[in-house]
Amino acid sequence: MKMPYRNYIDGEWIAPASGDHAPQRNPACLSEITGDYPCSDETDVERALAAASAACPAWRDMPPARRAAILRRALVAMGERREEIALALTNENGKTLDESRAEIDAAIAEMDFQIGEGLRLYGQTVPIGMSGAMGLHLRVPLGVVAIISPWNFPFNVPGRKGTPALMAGNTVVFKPAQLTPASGRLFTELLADAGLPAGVWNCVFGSGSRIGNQIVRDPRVRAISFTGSTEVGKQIQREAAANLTRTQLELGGKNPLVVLADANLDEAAAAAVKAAFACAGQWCTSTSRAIVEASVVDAFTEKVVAGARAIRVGRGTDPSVHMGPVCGTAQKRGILAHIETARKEGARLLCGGEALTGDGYDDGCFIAPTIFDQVTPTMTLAREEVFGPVLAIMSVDSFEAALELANDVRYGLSSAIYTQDLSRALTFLEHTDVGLAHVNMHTAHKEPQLSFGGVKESGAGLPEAGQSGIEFFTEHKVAYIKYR
Ligand code: TAP
Repeated sequence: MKMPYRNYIDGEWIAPASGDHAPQRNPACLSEITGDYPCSDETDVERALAAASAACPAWRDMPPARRAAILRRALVAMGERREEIALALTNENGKTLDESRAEIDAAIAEMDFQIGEGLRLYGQTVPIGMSGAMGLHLRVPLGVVAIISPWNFPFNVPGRKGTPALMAGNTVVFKPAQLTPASGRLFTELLADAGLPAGVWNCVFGSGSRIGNQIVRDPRVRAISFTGSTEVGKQIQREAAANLTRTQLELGGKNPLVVLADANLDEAAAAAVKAAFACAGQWCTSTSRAIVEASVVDAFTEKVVAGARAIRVGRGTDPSVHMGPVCGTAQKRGILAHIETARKEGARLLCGGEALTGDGYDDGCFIAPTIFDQVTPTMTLAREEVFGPVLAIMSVDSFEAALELANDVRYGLSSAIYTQDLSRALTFLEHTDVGLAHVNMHTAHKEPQLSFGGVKESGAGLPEAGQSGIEFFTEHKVAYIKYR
């Protein structure tokens, strides 16, 4: 029997105080246990917070170039261990090996950019109203920060959040999602092996409602960077308010792809298929609504349904497979319930709509790529996040109606428009209520140089990545100096 995995606290891999562990199951084959992970409790969190607090003074004093050298060693090792990490990620999350490799490559690119940002933590000198004096604007670390990550990008998210946190001189308590602990463990191992001093990065496995909540409530935690559901994000915001702890919340979405009559329909349909079904629809920026001008809706729908039918679903380690399982039984149940509701509310099912059964499927969480049309604005499918391989096609009479419908949800993460009309494209960019908008690109396209986050109920606080990534993890201090 394999030894259970341990928490990483104060530079040591240690067993949880309770001695309890929970199995992680492969969503492609639930009888396969990938490892047993700690069920941590209050004692473990307290140890992690104490270690992070104790490590703060030395880490904030370390010159950024030395911090960068440690993180760059981790990046090199990440590249060298890419295949091993990809396999672990596929086995715990379900995504295909190519999708796992892409996640690791994205993590490397984002971390590389954020290491550079950490070397450019510029302040300002400001003339003031006295002679022989000046004002200074300094940027300083916050202290101990918390990172709470989801299961859909379990390797990239700690990299995207953790690199700016560390480069800015903060120490970290990190809680990975229970569904995907291996990615968090491997990420932590890379940092430890790269020579990060003890206590600077602490990884505690366990339940969000138990230890996540304790981390959020602790007054030593000066910032919380969270990615996950809108409901938990709201709860964290409420808890954090008690200590005036700053939050960065990256939450759910109901992302629209608008297709106008003049669009290149082949490209628009390919974008819909890619962004609706990649990672089994479990990107936060997945396309979940295609809002299409009526004159081209039939042609567009035909192409998208053909694309969805061509998707081969199976175990992510099989190179011929395009789409893996969804991440766990609770997700599977939730997605099937959404499909049932859509049917009951009168949407028309065009393909999929069921769990896959039979050889290779029975023990896993496989759902067929699913498309509904005749979806109306009040249906649940038009309004609520499914977070699975389900696309709703909605028909509209005009560009103005498409824009209004695109904005008519509580979410505001990502959107896209396909059109050749510059005026409409720019009008869309101006009025779409999202954090990330695209023209003639799918809803999930992103790059490390630009920030990443949502508006409305899709996010709050400064966005991640880009230049705001490190801004979130620093405090501004001003100083006045009289030197003559
Ligand atoms: P959640 O259930 O919200 O879980 C996210 C993380 O929060 C997990 O580590 C979870 O722990 C923890 N957690 C749960 N309750 C908590 C509490 N009361 N206090 C502190 N932590 C708590 O979301 P999920 O199902 O993992 O992720 C899917 C959601 O993430 C989707 O809505 C998706 O749209 C969103 N998402 C958004 C983005 C961006 S950038 N906007 C990116 C990726 C995903 P356990 O689950 O381990 O108990």
